[in-house]
Amino acid sequence: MTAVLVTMPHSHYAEKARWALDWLAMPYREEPHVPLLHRLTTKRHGGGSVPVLLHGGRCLVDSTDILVHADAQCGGDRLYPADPSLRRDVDALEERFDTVLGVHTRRWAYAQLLPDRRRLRAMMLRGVPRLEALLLPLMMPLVVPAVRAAFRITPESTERSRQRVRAEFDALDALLADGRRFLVGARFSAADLTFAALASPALLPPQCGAPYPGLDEVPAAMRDEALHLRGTAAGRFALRLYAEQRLNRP
Ligand SMILES: N[C@@H](CCC(=O)N[C@@H](CS)C(=O)NCC(=O)O)C(=O)O
Repeated sequence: MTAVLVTMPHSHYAEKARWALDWLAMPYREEPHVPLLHRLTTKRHGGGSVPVLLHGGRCLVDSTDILVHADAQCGGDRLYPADPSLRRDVDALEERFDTVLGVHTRRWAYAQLLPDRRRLRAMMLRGVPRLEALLLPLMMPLVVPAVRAAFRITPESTERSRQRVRAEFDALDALLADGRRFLVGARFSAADLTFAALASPALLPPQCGAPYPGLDEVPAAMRDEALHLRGTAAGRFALRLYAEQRLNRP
């Protein structure tokens, strides 16, 4: 049975799951929703946030669980190494990127893009059901404050998040300083994928599977920060992963 990936098109955690399914060549259909209305679907399946994966009678309601499930379905030892010590390293990095990097890139990017409602709407609309697309313009006065409240976006928290993203990139620069091609072991893993996907709102990689604007379309502060991050070892690493490993992208 073909899997169904419930998303919001612009969510970077959804991009993490989408990239994994594409990379593993696991057959799936994406079911994108607009913010707020996504909960009508995710709640029905025992979740809340996106992504949610429905497959073979199972509902996976967290991106890491989705990657683990997809890896196992595709024979295992692909995104998660079978070797227990490598696996521990992958799990630890993935958890760190999920709980720190992803949270701060999201706040930073939303803070830059929320004022441009036209662009925001365009990002949120890709592939959603027609009725939701028609409703979104009417819902924007609810969606924008809901996003600000949910992610506690203020000028101060935005600046803190910019610095946290830089600190996470610095930490990765240190890890990459020995010249390694992948974060753990000799192969691409869930750790690499998670770093690049969750960094994507701050880097805006051209191959990203989320419908982000191009560098020349975003406010100057966002462009300048993206250019700074792209110039770091961690930024170059994420861009290389997108160029080399983002297979079958939408
Ligand atoms: N731990 C979750 C986090 C996912 C997450 O934060 N998703 C956000 C979008 S980037 C979301 O759906 N927020 C709205 C909500 O929680 O209803 C995962 O890895 O799947």
